[in-house]
Amino acid sequence: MLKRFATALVAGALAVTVAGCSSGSGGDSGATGGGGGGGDDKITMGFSQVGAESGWRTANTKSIQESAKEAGVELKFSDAQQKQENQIKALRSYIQQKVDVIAFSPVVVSGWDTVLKEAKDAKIPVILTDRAVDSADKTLYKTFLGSDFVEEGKKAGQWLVEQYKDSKDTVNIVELQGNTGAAPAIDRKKGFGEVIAADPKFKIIASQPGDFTRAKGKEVMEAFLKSNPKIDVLFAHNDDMGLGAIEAIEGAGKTPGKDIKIITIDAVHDGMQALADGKINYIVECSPLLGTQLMDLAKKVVKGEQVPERVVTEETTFTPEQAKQALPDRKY
Ligand code: GZL
Repeated sequence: MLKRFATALVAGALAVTVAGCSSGSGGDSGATGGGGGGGDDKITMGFSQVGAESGWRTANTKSIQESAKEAGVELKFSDAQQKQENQIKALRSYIQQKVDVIAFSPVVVSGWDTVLKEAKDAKIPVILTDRAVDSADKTLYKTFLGSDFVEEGKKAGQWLVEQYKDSKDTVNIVELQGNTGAAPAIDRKKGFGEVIAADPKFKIIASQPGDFTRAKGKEVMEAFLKSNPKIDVLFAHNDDMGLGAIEAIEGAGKTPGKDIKIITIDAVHDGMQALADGKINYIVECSPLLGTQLMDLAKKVVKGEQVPERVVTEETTFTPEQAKQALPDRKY
């Protein structure tokens, strides 16, 4: 701890000497960190996770916990059961504990400015991971590490447009959205809608939240099937809702992947298996493996080093054939 204190003193002096040196994208310059953390160079991270709603979330949590161990980061972890008030409570508790850095995946985009201001006043840097917030004040966090959800929605739309390029008939689409107000739900819907708007034959005849869960996906798909005699395509914002919908489609005596084409996003194991089995037709990947990059970014911001304000994760797409090839080696 003494070593860190001395380093901070020197760094602090340097910052004053060379004035204007900033600690990162838009962040407040000078010493960062709540002054807490372990007795040596080990940093302490407070992490607030959305919940355990999907296969993606489980894989993401595993990646964060394993990466913290590998990086020698002391991790304080909380699961918010998809409730924003639980995340805000967790962030406040990390501020009181004077952790060195806070990271979280905001369950929804709005309502974070007050607690993020409290973290900033406490000089604890914040990293957004997986999902974004709509705060106008970009100095409330150091960086946002995660996918481009608009791009993911566009990829889903582009596959559909290609599949039906020679058809003149109306294409009736139903959409299972993620939880209301979540960045991936807002942006995947936006990207998909922008692409299919190019051709009026594509019609979204029903669109409801399935909260990224299998159970809700099945429930909403059952309702779609009851009230819409002709459904050609399902666009589900994640694999888990698609898997729940498959149960509903089979329960209605129809064949998923044939009677109703299915496009999902994530590419977790069970989704990829359904793709390989022909029950899903196309999956856009959204990588949950953010842990290593998160720990690297955390160490940098605690040291007051510059970090990019946006780190976009690499991801691809899968057809059934590609899923068969990829499944044996997939980590999740
Ligand atoms: C995307 C992530 C989404 C996944 C869902 O980065 O926030 O939340 O697509 C998960 O499976 O529930």
